[in-house]
Amino acid sequence: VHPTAVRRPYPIVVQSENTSYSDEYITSKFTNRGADVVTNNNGQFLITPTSKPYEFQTVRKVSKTGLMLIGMGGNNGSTLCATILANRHNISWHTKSGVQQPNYIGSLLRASTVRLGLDPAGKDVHVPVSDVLPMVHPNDLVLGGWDISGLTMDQAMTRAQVLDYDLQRQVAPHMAELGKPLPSIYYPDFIAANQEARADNVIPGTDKQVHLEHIRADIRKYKQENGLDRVVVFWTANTERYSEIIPGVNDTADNILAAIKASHFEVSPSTLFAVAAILEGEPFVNGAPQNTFVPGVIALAERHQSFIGGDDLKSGQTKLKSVLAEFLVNAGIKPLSIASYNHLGNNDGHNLSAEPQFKSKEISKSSVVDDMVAANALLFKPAEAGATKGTKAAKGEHPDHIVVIKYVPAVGDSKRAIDEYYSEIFCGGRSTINIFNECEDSLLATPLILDLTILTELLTRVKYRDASSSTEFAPLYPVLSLLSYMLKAPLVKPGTEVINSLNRQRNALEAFLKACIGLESNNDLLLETRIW
Ligand code: NAI
Ligand code: DG6
Repeated sequence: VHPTAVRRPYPIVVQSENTSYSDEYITSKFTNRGADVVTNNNGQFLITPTSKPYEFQTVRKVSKTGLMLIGMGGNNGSTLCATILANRHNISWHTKSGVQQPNYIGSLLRASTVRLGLDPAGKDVHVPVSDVLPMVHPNDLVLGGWDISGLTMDQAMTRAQVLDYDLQRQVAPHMAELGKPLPSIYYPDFIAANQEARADNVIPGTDKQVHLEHIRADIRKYKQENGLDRVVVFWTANTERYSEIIPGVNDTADNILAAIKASHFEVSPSTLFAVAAILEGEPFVNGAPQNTFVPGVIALAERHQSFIGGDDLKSGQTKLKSVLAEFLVNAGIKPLSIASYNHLGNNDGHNLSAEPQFKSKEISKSSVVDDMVAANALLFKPAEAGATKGTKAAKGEHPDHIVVIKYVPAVGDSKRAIDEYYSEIFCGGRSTINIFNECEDSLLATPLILDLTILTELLTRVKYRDASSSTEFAPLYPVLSLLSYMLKAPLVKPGTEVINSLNRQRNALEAFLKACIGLESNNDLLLETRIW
């Protein structure tokens, strides 16, 4: 068994007054430290360090978790099911370069590590991230879901043309046992017209309230039939066009529910699925870029304290961009333009070849450098208060940034991504960095779907309280921004800042997991190595 797929008993004991263990919970004390900054009339920053004590309580028993994929029969959906089954049944297969074992490479949780501290010899000790708190093992996820295409899962895997033939051949009988995805909601206006031929497995009718009830019943039935504690509902279906935000229709919780009752045109299938999950009290994650989470859906999630996360898996080009742009800006180098092209030949690429669906993807791929640019006023002139709306001065300085996606059927799932970073360096010099990346898109996306699902389940088991008062433990805020590392356009609590930097996203996640066991976050100061 590959090390990333190894099942380990929970291996961590923190010996500290900040951490306590019972059969049911891990409870930790944590001080949230920060600083409040105000600027006085002389332009000086007046900084007040802050600290606030909290307690975290994590249920130790992992939930028996179902993963219901919307778009189960697509490239991501079928690849995810087949690779979990390959891991679960320990199927190895022959490739032209030898025997390949299944693994979970690409999963932050299962294939990357965190530093715990130093051993007696002064050496760093690392453990897999999945060891920090009890988490669901991916092999244990109960797989199911919906697709507008009625191919059985073994046929869907064949259609996807992602996995090696010898793996497909061996895993096919297990995939066949998953049968055919449940029929789904199909509103042709939301995805590209070129998808119509695929839609042979749809819930009949046009009444959106009936569709909502249908999906809710599917979730309940699935949960009950499989004896599940938790179902994560995950959109990995085609990218939809953006829904228009219409006051009185999708702007509040009550309005979105009324709009569904009235079968309003602007309620998309993905929004219906999100509402169904919220009303069932099950988490919903959006792996695609469209604005499923219209304001009314976020308000509904708040009302029901039901967890949501999104948007759009950050798998390749954008992930690298959220590292490289930050590297340049933090190195004091000024990116003048970022030009990103990609071409791919899978069904996702086909759907994105239609303008409204491309638009959704363009938006999520384009926002990724905004916070890094905004953090460095030495390089990028900030927006001028009072400047005429729509002018450069009002928007603030920003690198030119373009995103192009082309559908090239011949390359199939093997996406090509080409990026040029053109920057200003010392005293008027110029630097051009070119990147060419080629890889199977679905093999990048699948581990992210696993990480998002497993983290989401974990976050439903964590509660917190303000330790300075005697309040009860409460669940986290419903928008799970801790999932940001895996997402191109992270959904955050309204009114709070979006963090795109991959490093900051990972640090936040690591700090949170450690806080839940009473450990301080990474301290790269390593003072002991710098003093006598
Ligand atoms: P795909 O086109 O192979 O699969 C999508 C599946 O969704 C299809 O089987 C289709 O029949 C189904 N579908 C469409 N509308 C549906 C509905 N209303 N209900 C149920 N099923 C429906 O696409 P792929 O490659 O699996 O990607 C899935 C999504 O993930 C796309 O939106 C894509 O943009 C997004 N994504 C993919 C990434 C990757 O690296 N592969 C990364 C980031 C996002
Ligand atoms: C082409 O851009 C197709 C898309 O679905 C991407 O493959 C996907 O959004 C991943 O994007 P990125 O930028 O993270 O590689």
